[in-house]
Amino acid sequence: MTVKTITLPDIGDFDSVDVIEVLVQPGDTVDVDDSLITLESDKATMEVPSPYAGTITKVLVKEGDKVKEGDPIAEIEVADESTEPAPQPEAETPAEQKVSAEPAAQPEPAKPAAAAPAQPAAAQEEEKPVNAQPMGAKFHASPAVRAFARVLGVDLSKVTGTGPKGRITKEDIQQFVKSVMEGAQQLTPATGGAGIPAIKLPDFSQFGPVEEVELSRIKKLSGKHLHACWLNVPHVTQFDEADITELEAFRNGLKAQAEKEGVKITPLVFIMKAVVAALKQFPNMNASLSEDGERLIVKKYYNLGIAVDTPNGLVVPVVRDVDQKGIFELSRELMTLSTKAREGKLSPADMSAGTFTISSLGGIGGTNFTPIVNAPEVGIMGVSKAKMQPVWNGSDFEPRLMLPFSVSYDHRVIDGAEGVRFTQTVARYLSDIRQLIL
Ligand code: CAO
Repeated sequence: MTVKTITLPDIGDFDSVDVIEVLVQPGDTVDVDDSLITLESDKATMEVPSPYAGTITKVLVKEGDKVKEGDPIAEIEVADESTEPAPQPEAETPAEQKVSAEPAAQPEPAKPAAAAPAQPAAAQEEEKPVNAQPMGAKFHASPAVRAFARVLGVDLSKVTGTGPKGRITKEDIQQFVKSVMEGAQQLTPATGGAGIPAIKLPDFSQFGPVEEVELSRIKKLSGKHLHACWLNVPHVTQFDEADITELEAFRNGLKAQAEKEGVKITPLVFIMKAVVAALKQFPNMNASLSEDGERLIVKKYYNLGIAVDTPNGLVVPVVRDVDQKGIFELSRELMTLSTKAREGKLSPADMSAGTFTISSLGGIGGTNFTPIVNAPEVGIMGVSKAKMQPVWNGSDFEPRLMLPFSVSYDHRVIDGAEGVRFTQTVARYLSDIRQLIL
């Protein structure tokens, strides 16, 4: 075992340069060409590699020291006595350089092919200008720090250097990685579905008595679906109203016949017929957007989902082929489906294949509301309570039965103009149901 002193090789036209990083400590085992220290001139940073393989016994410089050619850097216990610094190569190719000027953001330079002593770099700067990292480069870091950053996949341009002249140190990279990890951890528990910040609940019992009640199975299921629809569909809700004075007169005229038939006719069945007539004119409303959002699947059948309020929550049975059914048949089917719904007897088939949905709260009240699109459908109509209104006919106010309604739609599929044309068309059919048979 021989202890050798490693001295600083010729570093070119510099009287002295700063030691900005000491990369080894006593006890470290190094191979030939492993970097020992990093130097920084006012032009470039460069690493000084070990000319021997062995164990570092002493480090003779520290950060901030100024060194020049011939200064001792470290002492090393050379493992193989026969190991001697190889003669200096001709230094014709960049790969043969031993003291390398630091590349700005280059891939790691090729390692020297064989054990070789430190070799002046500055003298060769002109031959390999790409290896120089000028001051004022976007970021400033030693080769060892760059290598460290590469291993961790850290983009140095995102790291703030705290070293002299804004140099990025190993600690800066560690700090950067730490802060990214902490940020990621904070994000995870603080968000609910779809990356939305979760809502934290206080302990309500501190304010007064509380009771915790399990949601019904239907509410749990429909809640998830509604949330997905709300988040996935860019909604627009168009409000409108229809004059249903004549429709109501016609409906009242049907009451006796309906009683005989054993059905109850409400405005909803007329609304269903008017909607289907409008859907035929606006096929985009009777469609679904493809999963990649690039195509529209237009349906040539007209199945209306009807939202039904049940003691256990909202369900949406589907009345199929509404275009092919008359008012009495639709009324009967609606009664059957809503009874099944309230008794919890709907089958999955009863609730599938809808192409557009109607949510009617008109029997209860309200002036307007914004229904949530029942995706993958693109439109839903919300019906509120009709009421007598004074309507200006051009010369007088007339009492008219006005039905307020809204249509929410997926704005990726339906433009605003198309949306309001659709509601106007529905309103027109409801105002003059004779047009439905044209
Ligand atoms: N304006 C004024 N009156 C209306 C009306 C309207 N828009 N719609 C219905 N009515 C009247 C009906 O004519 C009936 O009156 P009469 O008994 O005097 O004829 C009364 O209100 C009750 O009607 P209804 O609600 O029983 O029947 P419907 O056909 O209108 O609706 C159904 C059937 C199943 C849709 C309904 O019972 C229901 O469940 N609605 C709630 C839907 C819902 O919860 N939507 C919200 C979804 S989002 O949470």
